[in-house]
Amino acid sequence: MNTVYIALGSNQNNPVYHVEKGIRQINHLSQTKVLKKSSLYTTKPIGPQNQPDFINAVIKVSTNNNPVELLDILQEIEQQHNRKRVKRWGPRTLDLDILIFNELEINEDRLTIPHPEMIKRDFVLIPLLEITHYDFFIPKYGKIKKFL
Ligand code: ROI
Repeated sequence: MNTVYIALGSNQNNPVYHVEKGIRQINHLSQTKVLKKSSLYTTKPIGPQNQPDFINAVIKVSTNNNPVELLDILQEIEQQHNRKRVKRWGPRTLDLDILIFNELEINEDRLTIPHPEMIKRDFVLIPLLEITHYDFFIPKYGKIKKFL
């Protein structure tokens, strides 16, 4: 069993619906179960400001999938939400990012784990803190409290 943290974000067409539905879809996967779920946070867009506020959350899951399998599955779920990769950093119906996968450090074309942006983003750190604790150790980077 692998322990994984996943960030969810949406800012289009009823974002609360997309985030809640995404969490349910992940929980219904045969090899993956949701162990913890943060609150849903309304956040101001980072990057281009001329887009709606986001709904963000973080979940903790256990999975028997490996990182690339999980990435494929999460991208499939994003597609089911009609995600169109039109604009980098533009609005999205559902964004699913693998933040942490066990203690692994992965640097591949499709996958960088831990997620390199996570330590800079309050919309990730605050929900992650909610379901962990101040001494929670982010592989490669160190304790979460350093970044808050
Ligand atoms: N800003 C916020 N607040 N939440 C996000 O999930 C988010 N995702 C993004 C960019 C456009 C960088 N900004 C964001 O991809």
